Amino acid sequence: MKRTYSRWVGRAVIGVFVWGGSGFPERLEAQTPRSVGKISGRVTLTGPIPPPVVYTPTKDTQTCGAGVHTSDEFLVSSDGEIEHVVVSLVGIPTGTAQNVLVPVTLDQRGCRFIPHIVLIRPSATLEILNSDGVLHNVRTTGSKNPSFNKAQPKSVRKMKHVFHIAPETIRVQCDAHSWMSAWIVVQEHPFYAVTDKQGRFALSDVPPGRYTIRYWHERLGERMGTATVAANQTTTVDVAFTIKQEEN
Ligand SMILES: [Cu+2]
Repeated sequence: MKRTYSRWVGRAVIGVFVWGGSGFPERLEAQTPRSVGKISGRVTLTGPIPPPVVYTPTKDTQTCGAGVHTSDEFLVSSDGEIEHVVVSLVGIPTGTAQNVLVPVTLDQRGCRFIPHIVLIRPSATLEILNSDGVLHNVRTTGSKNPSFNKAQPKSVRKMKHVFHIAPETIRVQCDAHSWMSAWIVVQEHPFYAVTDKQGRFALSDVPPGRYTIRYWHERLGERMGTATVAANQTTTVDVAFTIKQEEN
């Protein structure tokens, strides 16, 4: 497997806003749907846009595909829009938001993890699928939630796992196909999202208040922002990451 990384990658210059308070209402459960608002926005990259991260499968090519593939690890459009940024409200009191435990799926298809970033709540069931006719194995690297390493031959179409501790961002890899990677973001409330190909995100049903927002990308790192939400209104926030080209 050949893998090419931009020399720029990982040279993130992250600005951090200083902010002074959580702003979360004490009784979110008292909010009615009428009194909530929405936060939407777009996450972009300023400065030069790096070339994509690519990989070339060297085994199971009938399933994984031959030739050069673009990794999901660092996708930036020609307009600088960043996909796969996790956008989260920070500091919301545990147990105060609605906590519907919907099963979440992580598929292995074409020797890629789909989706690349899984959002899941503690105690919700993660269903791990193998849609390929080849052996995969799912290995997580966490610090709060116990790591696991499960082989998944083609005969095992579905495995299940539950994470109990939040918040945590957990890396997922497959040792059979070293280019396969994903992230599982465990969070105790529903106010988080992943940016799409246009760098866009939306957080719905947010009670009015002033919030800290965390933006996280696996290669660009973290930055913080704020937003003030009013009832029945959409607050727009646009955020930019910057990477600095490596000298020489
Ligand atoms: Cu695999």
